[in-house]
Amino acid sequence: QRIVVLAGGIGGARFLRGLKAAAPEAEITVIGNTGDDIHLFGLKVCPDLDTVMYTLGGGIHEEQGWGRAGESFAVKEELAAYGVGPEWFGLGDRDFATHIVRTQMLGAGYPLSAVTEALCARWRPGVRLLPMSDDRVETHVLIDDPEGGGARKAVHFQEYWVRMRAAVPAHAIVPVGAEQAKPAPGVLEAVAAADVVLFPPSNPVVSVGTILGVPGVREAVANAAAPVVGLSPIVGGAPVRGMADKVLAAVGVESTAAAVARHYGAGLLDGWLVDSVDSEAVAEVETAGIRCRAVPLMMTDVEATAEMARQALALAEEVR
Ligand code: GDP
Ligand code: FO1
Ligand code: CA
Repeated sequence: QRIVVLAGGIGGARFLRGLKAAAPEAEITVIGNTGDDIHLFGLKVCPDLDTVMYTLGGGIHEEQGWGRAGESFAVKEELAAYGVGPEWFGLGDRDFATHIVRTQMLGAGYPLSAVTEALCARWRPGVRLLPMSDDRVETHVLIDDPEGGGARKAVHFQEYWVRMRAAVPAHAIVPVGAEQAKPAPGVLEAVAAADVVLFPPSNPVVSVGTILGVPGVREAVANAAAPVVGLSPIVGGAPVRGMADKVLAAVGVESTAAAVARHYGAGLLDGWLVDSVDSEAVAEVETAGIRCRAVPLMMTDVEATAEMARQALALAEEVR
């Protein structure tokens, strides 16, 4: 069975761990979001790719959900002593090594997809991890200019998310470079050859939305022979974790499981899972032409997450 998953960081990575347990024989291709990527400390940072790689490869800081377990911050402190920041982005010593390898390989001319494959040769995540594109795409967020004057200003997604903690209103989400980007080698082929396409409970705007925004990807998913099934990251009217409600508001979507399904739309989704607490959303989603079931969607441990994956695969069979 060939399963393709469009994944962001923590939500995507944790779901994938359950999917691997639920479908150990499946050939899983992950199309990873690279819109979060940023150049910092002279290095290319790919948070969502690394979160998937470390989570599935056993190197993740479990409680935090990103970065390495057993991390220290000597390099960052030394850089700070030179006045080199940003101080708000915590790149740890172990993580620095990953970034040095990545940046070195990119500098030597390897595309990000080849670099990701090389990094995964160490971590063995048990899935094929493809960046959505080898081209640079960086999500920016339009906010009110802190200088005032009623002007607006675009800041990098990491600055909005990590430095500002999404605490200021977002007026628009702009994936800079997306229009010119091409899907990475293998991305469209994987979608076309898939038996099932899954949207994990990742951020619908800045994770799955950014991947779908690479020219050709949305069309490939919409036209895929395989059923497309998603799982809601919104439970009981709020994100389970993080600030997805802020970026949903920026694109005019309510933070409910049903509104997210309608945002993807029946042109894309064949099936949608909402959490048991949102069972009243089922009728609304089905009215929109998307088959819907209410099941437990809290990824408390690998077994609970594996059961979510089984439910998603069962729904895919139902709509096939
Ligand atoms: P990020 O890139 O690290 O932000 O991670 P993703 O985009 O892959 O996923 C983020 C989303 O995961 C958030 O909007 C959360 O609401 C969602 N999420 C995290 N844990 C859970 C969970 O246990 N259940 C569900 N349904 N969603 C979750
Ligand atoms: N998130 C934070 O909230 N603070 C950090 O200092 C931070 C550092 C960091 C370093 C490497 C990495 O791969 C991820 C990191 N993240 C950090 C997570 C992160 O960038 C965001 O949560 C995601 O981009 C949103 O998906
Ligand atoms: Ca992300």
